[in-house]
Amino acid sequence: MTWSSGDEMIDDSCAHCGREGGVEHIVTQCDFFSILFANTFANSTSRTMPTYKLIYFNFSMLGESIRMILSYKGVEFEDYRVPMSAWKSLKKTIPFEKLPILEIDGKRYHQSQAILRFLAKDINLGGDSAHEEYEIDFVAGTIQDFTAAASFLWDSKDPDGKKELLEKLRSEIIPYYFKLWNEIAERNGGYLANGKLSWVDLYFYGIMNTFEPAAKTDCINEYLHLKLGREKVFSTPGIKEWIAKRPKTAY
Ligand SMILES: N[C@@H](CCC(=O)N[C@@H](CS)C(=O)NCC(=O)O)C(=O)O
Repeated sequence: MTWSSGDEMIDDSCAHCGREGGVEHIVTQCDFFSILFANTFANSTSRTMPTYKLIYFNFSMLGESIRMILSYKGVEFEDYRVPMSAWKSLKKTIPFEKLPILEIDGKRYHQSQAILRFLAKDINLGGDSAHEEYEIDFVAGTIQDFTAAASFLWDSKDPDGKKELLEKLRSEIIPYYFKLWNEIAERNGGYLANGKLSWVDLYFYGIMNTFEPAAKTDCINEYLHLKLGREKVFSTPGIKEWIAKRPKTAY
């Protein structure tokens, strides 16, 4: 409708849908604006609340540290555990053919250490300086070396060869690595770097959750500062709640 104010002719019909009613119409009735506001609201909601899906197997190893860090972050996540029967065909569809994968709003993130480093950024679990980041990465590298030395536990199909390797693991490799890690933990108040919790603590205790039962040892209990460190990490808010509710698995 067009109406006059003094000499001026004023048109209050809506430029978007043609209906009349001026500002009041735009706020309460105009389809164009209600769709625009709905989309804006939906986008801002999804921006602040991303959806997380962890794709891994039904054991701890490299997936557990990601479950722990997401729990520490306080975010909901889908803990998708691929059945072994489905893995063979799924594997072929994945670049580099390995898990874990973390999906954030559908985008896929690969490689456990890279994922942890990425998730640690905004929650102070990644080190406050290049030096602190180095301390974390250095310990992560030693854990990776140890894991490679122990990989026959889950890879080897040869029971006799496995027996020999297990003896070497127990008499040489475990004492060597655990003594050094224990000294690091002693210098860092139980943690593995920088005297405070970081993603490498979660990486270590996640892997140990699988390693100890696989090697039939509870060696962490024999190293006081690692034992203390595990107690500290597992009683951290978020992680403690996750451990209490996580599915019970053998490894
Ligand atoms: N460097 C990779 C290693 C990943 C990896 O070895 N994943 C194993 C499970 S712990 C896997 O996917 N194994 C199945 C296969 O290789 O078929 C990472 O840290 O994410």
